[in-house]
Amino acid sequence: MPFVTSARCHEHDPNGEVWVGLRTPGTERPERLDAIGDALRGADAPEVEAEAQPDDRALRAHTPELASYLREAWECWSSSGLREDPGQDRVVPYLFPHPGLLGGLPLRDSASVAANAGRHCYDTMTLIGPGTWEAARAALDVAITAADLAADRSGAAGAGAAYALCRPPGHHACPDAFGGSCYFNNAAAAAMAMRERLGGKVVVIDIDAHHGNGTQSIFYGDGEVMTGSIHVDPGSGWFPHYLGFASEIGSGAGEGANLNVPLAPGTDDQGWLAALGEVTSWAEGRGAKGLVVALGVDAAMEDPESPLGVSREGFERAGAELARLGLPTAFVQEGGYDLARIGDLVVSVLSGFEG
Ligand code: SP5
Ligand code: ZN
Repeated sequence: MPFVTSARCHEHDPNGEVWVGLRTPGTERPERLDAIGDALRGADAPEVEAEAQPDDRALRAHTPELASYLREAWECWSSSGLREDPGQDRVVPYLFPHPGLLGGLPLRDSASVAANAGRHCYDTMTLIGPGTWEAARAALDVAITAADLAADRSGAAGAGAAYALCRPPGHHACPDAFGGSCYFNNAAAAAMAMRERLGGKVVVIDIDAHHGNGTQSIFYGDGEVMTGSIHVDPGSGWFPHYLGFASEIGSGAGEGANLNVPLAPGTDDQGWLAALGEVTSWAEGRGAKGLVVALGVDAAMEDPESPLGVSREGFERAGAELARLGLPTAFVQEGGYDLARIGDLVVSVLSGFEG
């Protein structure tokens, strides 16, 4: 299947992440794109350049406030002098105006650039630098182009499929907030594009090792985009900690349209594939016309960011299981941090899918 790229996705370099107050080396690095791209080229997958999308199509999962904050954050930080004094080369939040602080009073903009950095960012690990906006915006173009390709290639000959090679990842990005190395929600943008093109329900299946809390949040009250996620149990102490529990089933028109399958640390191929089977069976017969796969490969046993134990064969079988739905499918890259293996793992999922 074709894979969609944009050179601009390289431009984001978080240059580390602040965890428990310390700057540690980051794992969501530009080299991830080369590792996956090289493997896809080695497998002779055709490469397609992302098509620039208008803002109203690309940014509709998010508030205008989040979009303008991310567009301007680096420029504001640079002109504030914080790079020189105290010498912080990335946007790092300083204070989070959470509901307990405001006590019911309305949120206002702060005159401090450092304080404003906590207005939309919900953790200290998701840093903003000179190319962050360009790459995050380009990642939306890549994901939407893949969704369009998958929808447009579907017809009498069968269901089309395409893969979006994008970063930064997106599934932790919410309507008005970002974190977890994500800024904008690429898979949500793909799902909205697909719903529009196919004129019907779409299902997002998230196989990243972490719960897709942003995607869940965007579609929580929406019965037209169903969301299913298999991930390490947040109740066992894993990111995003506060979301991803089985009791979260959607609300209002979206009630019953969200499915979380949390997994114990150490879960291997057997348990992980059984959970995926639970999600695909749930999706079946619910009238979806299209599928978006939030494709993180950090559930791999060697990955430094998760305690799950999925093998290369497990990923290949996951691809085959997703193909069973027989739907136009856009794969959107999420996490996966073991540079030596992620290329092979992505190729395994896609070749499993293509049978
Ligand atoms: C897209 C994606 O996979 N995001 C994962 C974000 C989860 N990161 C949680 C990191 C928790 C702290 N890790 C300590 C390592 C310090 N470098
Ligand atoms: Zn992840």
